[in-house]
Amino acid sequence: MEKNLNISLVGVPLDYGQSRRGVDMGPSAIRYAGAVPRLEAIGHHVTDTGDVAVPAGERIGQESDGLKNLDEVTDACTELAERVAELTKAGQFPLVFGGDHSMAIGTLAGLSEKYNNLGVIWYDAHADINTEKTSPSGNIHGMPLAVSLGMGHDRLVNIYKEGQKIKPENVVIIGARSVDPGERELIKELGIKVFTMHEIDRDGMTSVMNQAIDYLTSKNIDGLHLSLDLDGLDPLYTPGVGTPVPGGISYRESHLAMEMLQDSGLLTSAEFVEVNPILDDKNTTADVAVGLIGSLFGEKLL
Ligand code: 5AB
Ligand code: MN
Ligand code: MN
Ligand code: MN
Repeated sequence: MEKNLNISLVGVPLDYGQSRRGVDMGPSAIRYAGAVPRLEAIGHHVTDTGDVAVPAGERIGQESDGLKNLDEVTDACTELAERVAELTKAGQFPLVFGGDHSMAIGTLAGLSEKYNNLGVIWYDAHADINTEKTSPSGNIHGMPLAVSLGMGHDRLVNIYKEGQKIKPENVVIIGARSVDPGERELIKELGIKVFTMHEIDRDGMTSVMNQAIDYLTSKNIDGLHLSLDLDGLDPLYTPGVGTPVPGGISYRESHLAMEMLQDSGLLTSAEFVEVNPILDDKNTTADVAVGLIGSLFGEKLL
């Protein structure tokens, strides 16, 4: 990563990909926690490009083909993809704030405009690799990885441009501890690299991040995207998430992971998702997100 980046923020106040209200306020919460001054203090140039349009008001929760709120998620992801594609073309570093994780369908679609061999780190308690056939909930925030790999509903898979946006061998999942049966099968079938909590406990975060970075480097990736779901951390540290799972990654391990990504110099885009200030204790989860953003973008302790 260059020292002084031109970072463009995009907010995605999307909550249609899951069933709990309030995650639409995530982008505001992260801004309020001081993301922009934090990045500027490191020396980066930051432009806040504002939010993607998401319809407000009570949701109808319409279900089509086993998917909830398919229209709303498709529309928001389409606009997000267009905006991310523009930003990367203009040489900006896209930093996207969510919003529920279904938005990653849009982020990755937009990034596919520039990157043909993008590496993806999926930092999450979940694998988010359900399709409408395997999903236990019909919530699209459990499906973005599958969709980006070309699997799932046509309307989602063909957002921005047709078909698959990333390759299974370029994906690394870190922090998984709640994986559905259908997801497990797909992970095995596609041979996706996963560091579950077991590997993090056993080998330590230093080893896991070194392995992840070496693995992705060996794939000759032309860019690296971090998709960080705040529920990857233990809910002790990030209580403001819609689907908390105990036994997660610690605060310090997460900072270390961000610092090692910074040191790798590989990162070309990032998103921080699933911050729900309504479920939070004060604005703790957004505060943690901004701290992690500091480490990811080169803040030093001394
Ligand atoms: B998140 C679950 N696998 O599909 C499903 O927060 C949870 O973006 C998905 O990681 C959690 O509904 C999605 C049970
Ligand atoms: Mn998750
Ligand atoms: Mn997720
Ligand atoms: Mn969640």
